[in-house]
Amino acid sequence: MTTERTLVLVKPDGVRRGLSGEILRRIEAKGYVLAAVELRTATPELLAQHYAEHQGKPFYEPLVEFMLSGPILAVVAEGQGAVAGFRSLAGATDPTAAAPGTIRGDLGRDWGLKVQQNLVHGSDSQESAAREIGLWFPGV
Ligand code: RTP
Ligand code: MG
Repeated sequence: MTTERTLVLVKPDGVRRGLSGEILRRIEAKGYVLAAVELRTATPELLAQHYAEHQGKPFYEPLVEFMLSGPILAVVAEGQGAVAGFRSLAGATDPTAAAPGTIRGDLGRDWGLKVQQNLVHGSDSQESAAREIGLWFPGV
């Protein structure tokens, strides 16, 4: 495996619930290096690019609205196999189905149908990571 960079976002529910530190702790405990960390407020334009693959899906509009509902902690994490590794730390998309030991499994809540409130985002491939890091951290 090679050293990779991945984009992690602590979504507005994670920041609001005071879980940013706990999530950063888990990333560092796994051995990944924090290459960039910044509290950001998203814009509709940034989210349209970030979630381009989901445009037109039924959950797209509520997802964007949720992602605009408060600050986001944007993180570039670096390490061996960091892309798949962070996805594994995060757990399944639906927090009610995510395994114990994962961020979503341990800290996620059942918010009814609001699957989008699942605390974190992690890039799903090295290509996505490069694209997303370019969007959130131009120049890093
Ligand atoms: P992420 O991109 O946030 O790391 O999560 P993921 O790969 O596990 O999930 P993805 O399929 O890429 O979906 C992106 C985000 O959209 C919200 N979502 N809501 N049925 C729904 O209501 C639904 N499905 C997806 C979640 O916030 C998901 O993380
Ligand atoms: Mg995804």
